Amino acid sequence: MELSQLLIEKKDGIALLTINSPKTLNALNSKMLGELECALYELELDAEVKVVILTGAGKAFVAGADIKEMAQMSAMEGQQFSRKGQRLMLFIDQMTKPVIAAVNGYALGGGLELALACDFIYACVESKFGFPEVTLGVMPGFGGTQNLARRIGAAKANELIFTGKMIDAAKAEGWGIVNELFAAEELMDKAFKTAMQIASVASLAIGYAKDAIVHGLDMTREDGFRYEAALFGVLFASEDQKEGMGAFVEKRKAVFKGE
Ligand code: DAK
Repeated sequence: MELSQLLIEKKDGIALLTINSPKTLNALNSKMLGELECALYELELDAEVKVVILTGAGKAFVAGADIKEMAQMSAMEGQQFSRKGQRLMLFIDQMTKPVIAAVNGYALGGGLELALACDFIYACVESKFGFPEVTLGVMPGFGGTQNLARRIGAAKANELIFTGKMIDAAKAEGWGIVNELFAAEELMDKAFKTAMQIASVASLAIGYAKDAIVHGLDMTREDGFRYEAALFGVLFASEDQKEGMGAFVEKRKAVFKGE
């Protein structure tokens, strides 16, 4: 698939995926949703890539789903659009590789849903967050009600979703939407630094830990513990476990192969 609305750069095990439609503030149209799914699928299969950073070109991360495209949709097209978006958000959960959202500006509606689908969010101090869907006669439909309430609790999620208002980056950090804020010129450096740290350790263990966290959230605590123990046990069949623990005992730096 030709990627006309995305840029992909790979360096040192990190893939930078930039949504590149700045004239429309990177609003998510159907083609872009398809391109994102396709690009992430390829990055998941790419053994050289350990971590993905997702960002937007220009002054927005993503200013929402494309309202102009949605305004013309039939019910069937709306359903297909919804399925495409939800598949994308769920695929990020299923990826073994961490996906960091580097929010460089507006993250609204479907854009905030995309950021929330990522494993964590770094943002610049000028960024803005919100769910304006109710001002358009709809509600979040790409997993936003579920992911936001899980991340920050129902009360704060209710306030953001029911009012449709935007909040600034400081409030988003205080509410726990964003892990950390940075000056705009520092955001990508900081995201890369964290990505490099993640890329330097055992990728297999990270993939299993992500699996336990994502799927454990939908389980009872006891089932989650059981699932965690099963995955923990499987890691003892890996070369990386032997290498990691062996290197500690031998007082040398571990070299992980992801096997
Ligand atoms: N869709 C389409 N175009 C958009 C857009 C969007 N979401 N956001 C911005 N643009 C376009 C503008 O129309 C404008 O295009 P031109 O007029 O130049 O052709 C260009 O980007 C620049 O925007 P502005 O001129 O408005 O820029 P400002 O700096 O003045 O304002 C803004 C920035 C972010 C405050 C403003 O653009 C704005 O309010 N944008 C809309 C934000 C919004 O309401 N986002 C939520 C969209 S609704 C579903 C699943 C998911 C969803 C729905 C259904 N199903 C399950 C079916 C999700 C819904 C949403 O995300």
